[in-house]
Amino acid sequence: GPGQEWWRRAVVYQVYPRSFADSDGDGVGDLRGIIGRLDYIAALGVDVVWLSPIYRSPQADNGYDISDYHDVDPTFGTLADLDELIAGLHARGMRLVMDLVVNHTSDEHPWFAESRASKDSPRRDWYWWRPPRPGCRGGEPGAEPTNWHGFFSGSTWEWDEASGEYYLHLFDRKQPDLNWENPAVRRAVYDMMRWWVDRGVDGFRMDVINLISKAVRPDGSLPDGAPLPGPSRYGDGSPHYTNGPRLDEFLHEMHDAVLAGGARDGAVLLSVGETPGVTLDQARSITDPARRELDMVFQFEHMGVDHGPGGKWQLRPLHLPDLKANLARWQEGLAGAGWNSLYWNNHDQPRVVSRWGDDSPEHRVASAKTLGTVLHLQQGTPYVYQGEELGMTNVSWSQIEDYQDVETLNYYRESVAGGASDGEVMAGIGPVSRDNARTPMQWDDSPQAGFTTGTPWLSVNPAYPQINAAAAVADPDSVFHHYRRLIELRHRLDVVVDGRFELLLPEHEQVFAYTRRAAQTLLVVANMSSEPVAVDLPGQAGVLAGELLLTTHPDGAPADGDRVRLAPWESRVYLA
Ligand code: ISL
Repeated sequence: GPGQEWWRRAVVYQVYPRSFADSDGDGVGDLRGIIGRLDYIAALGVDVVWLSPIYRSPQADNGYDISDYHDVDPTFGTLADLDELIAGLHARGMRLVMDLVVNHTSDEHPWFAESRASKDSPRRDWYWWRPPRPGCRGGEPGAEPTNWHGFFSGSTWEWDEASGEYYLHLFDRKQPDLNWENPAVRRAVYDMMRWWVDRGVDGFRMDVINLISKAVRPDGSLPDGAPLPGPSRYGDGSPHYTNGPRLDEFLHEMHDAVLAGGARDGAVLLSVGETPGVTLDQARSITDPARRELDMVFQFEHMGVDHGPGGKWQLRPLHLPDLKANLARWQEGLAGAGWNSLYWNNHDQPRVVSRWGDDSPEHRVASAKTLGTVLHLQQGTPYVYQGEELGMTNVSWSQIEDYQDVETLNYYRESVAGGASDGEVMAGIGPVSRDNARTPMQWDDSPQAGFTTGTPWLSVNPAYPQINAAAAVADPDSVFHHYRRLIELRHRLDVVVDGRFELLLPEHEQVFAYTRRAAQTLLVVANMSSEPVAVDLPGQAGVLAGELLLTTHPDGAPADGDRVRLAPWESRVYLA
C-alpha cells in the first residue's frame, strides 16, 4: 500500500553506457558490455539500474538528443540486447529504470523534420516556432524572440532561414524543445512510455522534466529574462521555463496515463524527475503521493552550495555548514510529505571525492567512504553513479582539446570569444567539467583500465592502476565494500528507511553528525576534514554506548560519554 513502495528501501546504480564497458573494441561502451558486468553490479547489492539514454541518437549530447524513441542506437547495440539486459537484471532481482528525455528531441527526429518542413506542417506546433522580434531581421544578433541564454551557451533560439522562423532549444541547437502545450505531443510521449513498460522496464528517470511547461502568454509570446551580469547580451530566461504554470497538471496527466498502470510484473513503477532549479515547496507538491505526480525528484540546491558568483564554472571550497543546512532542510521538508532522492554524483557532476573529499593518496579511501556514509543514511532513495563506489577521481585536464562534452566546449568558446584567457577558462573547467564523470569505468590495471581493447572515446583517468574495480572487490577495506555495507544497512534496518532526521552541530565546520529516530536510534558522526577532531554530542551518550554498526577506522578510539575523537575522514554509525 502507499508508504510501503519497494523504492523506499531501494538503492539505484546509474550506468552511463558510453563509459561503462566496451564489448566490441570500438572504444565506446555498449549494452553487451553492461550485460557482461551484471554480476559486479549485483555484488554491490543495489536494487535498480538507471540507464542513461541508449536510444537512437546523433550523439550531439551523448544520447540526450533522441532521434528514435523506439530503437537502440547501433553504437550501443540492439533491442534484442536491451531485452537481454532487462532479463539479466530481473533474473538477479534487480530492476531497470530508463532515462526519459522528453523536454526535447534531436533535430534529426522525424517529428522535428516534419515540423521544420513548413509553417503549415501538421506537426509545426509540436515544437516552439516563433517569428523574429518585431522590427528585426531574422538571423541578426538580437532578433531572437527572447533574450534567453541557453544551458549550453549562446541563445536558446536557432534561426531557420527556410521557414523564416526561430525554434527554441534550451540546450544545444540539436535539441529542439517539444511543445507540451499541444495535447498530441503529450499523447505521443505517454504512448511511447507505455511501449517501454510493456517491454519490461520498471521506471523512468525524467530528464529536466520541470522545464516542460513554458510561461507562454495568451498571445503566444514568451517573456524576456532579466539581463545577465557582465557584458553578456543575454538574459536569464529560467523563471519563464522552470517549474512552469502547467507542470503539475502535465505530471499528473502522465501519472494517470502511464505510471498508475504499474510495471509488467504488477509492481509499482519508480519515477524520478530531474528538476534543476526546483524549490522545496515545488518538490513537496510534485512528490506528495496524494497528488499522484512523481515519486521523487533530483533537487540541485546542494550541488550549488560551492558555486561562486560566476556559477558552476567558479567552484569555491566547500563551507560544510552550508551543505549540512541545505540537506537538513530537504530532510525535514519532505519528511512525511514527499520523498527525497540522495546523490553526490551523476554524469553531469564532478567526482565527489575530488570535490568535497580529499583525493590525495592518504585520504582518498576514507573520504570517499565517509561521503558515502553521510549521504546513504539519510532518508530517501540513494543513487550511486558508476565509479563512485570505487572512489573514482576527477581528471582536470589542462587543455580544451582533451574535452568532448558539448557544455564544456561551448562554454570555452563563448568565454574566449568574450575576451577571457585560455588559462582562466581552463581553471574553471578543470574541477567541474562533466567529462570528469565520463572518463571510462576503471575495471582493472590492464591497458585502458580494462574498459576497451581499442581506443576509448574519452581518455582513461591515469589513476586506474591504483583505483579500479578488481582491486576494490578484492580488498575488504575498499570503498566498494563500504558502499556494499551501507546498502545492506538500508535493506536491513527500518530506521534507515523511516527514521526521523535530526541534524546535530549545524555550525560545526568539520563534523557532519545526525540522528535518525524510529523504534531504534541511529547516530552518524563523521569527520569531513583531513585534520583530526574531537567533539561533544550532548545528549547522545546513550546511543554512543550502543552498537558500533559501521566505521571507516576499526582501530578508532571508543566514545567517552558524549565525547568522540575522530581521525581525518573517520566516520561511525551507532545503533541503539
Ligand atoms: O550539467 C548541469 C549541472 O552542472 C546542468 O546544466 C545540466 O545540463 C542539467 O542539469 C540538465 O541535465 C540533463 O539534461 C541535459 C543533458 O545534457 C544532461 O546530461 C542531463 O542530465 C539535456 O538533456
